[in-house]
Amino acid sequence: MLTRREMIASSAALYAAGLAARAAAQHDAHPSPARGSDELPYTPVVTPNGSTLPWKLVDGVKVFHLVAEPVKREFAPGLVVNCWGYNGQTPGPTIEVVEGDDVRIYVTNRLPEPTSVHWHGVLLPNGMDGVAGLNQRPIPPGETFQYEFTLRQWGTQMYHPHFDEMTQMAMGMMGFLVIHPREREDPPVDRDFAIFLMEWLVKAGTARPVPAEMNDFNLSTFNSRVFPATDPLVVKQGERVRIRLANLSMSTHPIHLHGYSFRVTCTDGGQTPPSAQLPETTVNVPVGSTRDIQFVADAPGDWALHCHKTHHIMNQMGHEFPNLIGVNTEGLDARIGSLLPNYMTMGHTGMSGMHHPMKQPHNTIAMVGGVGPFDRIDMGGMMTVLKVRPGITSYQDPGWYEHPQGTVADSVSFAQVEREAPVYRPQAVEATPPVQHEHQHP
Ligand SMILES: [Cu+2]
Repeated sequence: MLTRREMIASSAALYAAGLAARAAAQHDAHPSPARGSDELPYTPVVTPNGSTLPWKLVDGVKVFHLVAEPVKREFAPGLVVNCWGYNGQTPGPTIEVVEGDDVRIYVTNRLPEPTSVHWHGVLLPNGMDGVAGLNQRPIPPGETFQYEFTLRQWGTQMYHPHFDEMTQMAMGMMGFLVIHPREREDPPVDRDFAIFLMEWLVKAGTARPVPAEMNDFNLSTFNSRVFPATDPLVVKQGERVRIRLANLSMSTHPIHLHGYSFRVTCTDGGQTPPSAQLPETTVNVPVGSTRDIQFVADAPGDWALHCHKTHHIMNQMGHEFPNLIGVNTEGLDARIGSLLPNYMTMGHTGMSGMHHPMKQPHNTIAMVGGVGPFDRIDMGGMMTVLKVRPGITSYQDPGWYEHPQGTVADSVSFAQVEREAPVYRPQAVEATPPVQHEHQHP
């Protein structure tokens, strides 16, 4: 394997590395399982449902070209959103560089208004920081600006506009800027994922995010996709995994991983000292920051990775309906139906039933309802599945986990339960009658 110094000595080798990065980018969803490659001093980042920006070495400088432009983004089959982004995507393609690199990044503006690019968390000269008005002129529509700097750090950074910030970020303009360390990490990671957290208001039957919304969003996304349309994270059992999380939405997202205890190893401010890497199962990702988590994938299975704000694992959820849990709604549909044709009462036994196939407006998707191996999965939005398998040779979606016999929770006879664990209930508390016998007035 080439050391970085040897690579610098050979621009031909570096150009080959660029081609390898491009090849990796083209196979982003299912890259080859090799730990990096002989040409790259790092394990390439996988951006699920996204891609990596190719580069070219010109006189020792890595040159990239971002194009800010309107993009049509499929959040899920049946839901295409008119966003803004970079190079046809939101989030924009992931930029991967190495500590010490000299980089030049051209930004062409194909938006209907000016823009700029701020390199969030990157230590650079003030005139490259990208705040329109403060550090530079805004980039007018049709023009290309040049950013140039040397990377003096490593970690997970972001890029996003600093002009008409509310509109441009709400429309999807953001991307990862991943800086790998000059020396290979010890221990190195085998699988390296990058997931951008975002939330949107796209009113049912429309296709345009509402930038003026501040609180009440109806779509929460991983890399601008909603479950079940999010690519799974496929990992070979025993591999060391990093997941880079970035957040430029309007609220914090506590991202929870099942099956593992992980460490937060890095933020956009730098590496977390090992003594400060508390074991966690949920990492809160504040707005305007990144968090890297690491763990060794020693437990096989299909493990949920999701935001723990329950409204963020729903799709196109409205929040303006009455609470009907426990209410006897018999006859309600018919009575309201005489006033509102096709009215359907929902949610009186909980809201799991609300995904029932009903007539939906154009360009909308069901609130929840991924198909799982046992039944429907009652989640949408910010959710994906970490699929850990022993001995795989491909990172193609391996399908559902085949559980060893006797390792899946299932029903047992109540007689057995009574023998082993009679029902416990403190005396002061009366048993609650089953909900269907409850009579309340709405
Ligand atoms: Cu969330």
